[in-house]
Amino acid sequence: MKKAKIVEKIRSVQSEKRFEHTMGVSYIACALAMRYDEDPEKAYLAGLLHDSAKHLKDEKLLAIAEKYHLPVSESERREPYLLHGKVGALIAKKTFGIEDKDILNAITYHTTGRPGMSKLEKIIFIADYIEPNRDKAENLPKIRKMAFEDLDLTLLKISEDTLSYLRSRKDRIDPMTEKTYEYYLKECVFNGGND
Ligand code: DGI
Ligand code: FE
Ligand code: FE
Repeated sequence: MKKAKIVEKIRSVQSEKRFEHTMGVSYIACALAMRYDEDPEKAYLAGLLHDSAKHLKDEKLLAIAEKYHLPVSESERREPYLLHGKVGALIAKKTFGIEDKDILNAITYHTTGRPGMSKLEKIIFIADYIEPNRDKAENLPKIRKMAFEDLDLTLLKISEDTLSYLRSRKDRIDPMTEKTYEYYLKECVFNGGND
C-alpha cells in the first residue's frame, strides 16, 4: 500500500491527538535513522504503524489475538493494552501488507522493549518516548538529547524511568519490561554504552 494511503487510513481510526503522536514518532524515528545509519523509510513506516492497534478496546485485542493464535502471556491477559504492539504488527502485515520482519518486530516490541533489540526496534522504542508531543515523562529534555548521542544508554534510561513510573503507580510490570532493563543495564556496563 502507498505511504499516503497508509497515512490516511491511520488518520481515519485515530483521534487527532493520537494521530499527531503517530506522525511525531514517524518523523523522530526518521531523524534517528539518519543519525544511526538505519533506513529512514523503514523507520517512518514502523513509526506510522506502531500504534495501529491502540484504538482497539481490550476485548477486541484479546479476540484478535485469539483468532490469529497470537501467544497471550499472563501479563497481557491481565493488561490487554499491552497487546497493542503484537496486534499492531498483525494489522501492519494483514491490512497494510508490511512483510519486513524488522518493521514488524519494531511494532511488536515498542511498549516493553526486549533484550537484544535491533537498531530499528531501538529507534521506534525511543522515538515513541521522546517525540515532540509527549510531555508527561520526567527527564525528557535530557533523554531527547541523549537519544541522538547513544541508543543503548537512552534505552536503558527509558526502561529505568518506565519501571519507576510503573512502580510508583503500583501497576503490574510485564516481565519483558524488566528483562529489557536488565539486559541493557548489563550491555551498557559491559561495553561502555556504545552501540
Ligand atoms: O502507546 P503509547 O501510549 O504511545 O506508548 P506505549 O506503547 O509505550 O505505552 C505506554 C504505556 O505502557 C505507559 O503508560 C506505560 C505502559 N507500560 C509499559 N510497560 C509496561 C506498561 N504497563 C504495564 N502495566 N506493565 C508494563 O510492563
Ligand atoms: Fe504504543
Ligand atoms: Fe506510541
